[in-house]
Amino acid sequence: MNIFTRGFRGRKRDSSGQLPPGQYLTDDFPVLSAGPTPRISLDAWEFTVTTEQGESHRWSWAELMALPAESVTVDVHCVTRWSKLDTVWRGVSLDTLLTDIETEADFALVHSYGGYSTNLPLEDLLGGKAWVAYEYEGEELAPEHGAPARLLVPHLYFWKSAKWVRGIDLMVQDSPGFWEQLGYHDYGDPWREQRYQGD
Ligand SMILES: Nc1nc2c(c(=O)[nH]1)N[C@H]1C(S)=C(S)[C@@H](COP(=O)(O)O)O[C@H]1N2
Ligand SMILES: [Mo]
Repeated sequence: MNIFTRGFRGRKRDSSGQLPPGQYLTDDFPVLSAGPTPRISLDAWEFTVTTEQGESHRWSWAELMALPAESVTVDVHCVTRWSKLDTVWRGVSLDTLLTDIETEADFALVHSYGGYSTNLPLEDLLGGKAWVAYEYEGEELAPEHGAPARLLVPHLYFWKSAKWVRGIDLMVQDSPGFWEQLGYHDYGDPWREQRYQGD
């Protein structure tokens, strides 16, 4: 256990240095995918944000690469109970992507290549809490971990961090994604152990 040497680094971990309730530490990087790994060429890749008014904003891979990137070190927590501390990612903040988009929406439904989806409040994508990530530990993302790019929303259970992300629908009303339709929690805060609906 490295709990005592990792120190206290703000809101990413609670002040006792503990893991969220019911989680154990892993040093592996497990692959959790509900289906096969889709392969998306960078030429064909697009990221699309569609507002509740039906207005679409699109970025090609080159356009994503031209945006300012951030490196972040965060803990991730899977609902199957593994947590991984101090993972290092590089990507574009959702604040950057959404900055010029006019919307009254309160909710987001994130879509992946391959058909996966997940929902969350729009405010959980803003305020330096979420990224479209394309590097992990200094290397481009591996296909099974979401290449070419995945959502990274580390303050919620890791199923919200959609791999192979292709876009986000901004919505006035909440609409459940893939796991949420199957009984997983709408919000999924690991510190409140919101694994399933009703938790
Ligand atoms: N597109 C897509 N994204 C996904 C998933 C998935 O099945 N498909 N699984 C989710 C779950 S349950 C977890 S724990 C993480 C796993 O990411 P990893 O395979 O990189 O560890 O991705 C999330 N994002
Ligand atoms: Mo997961």
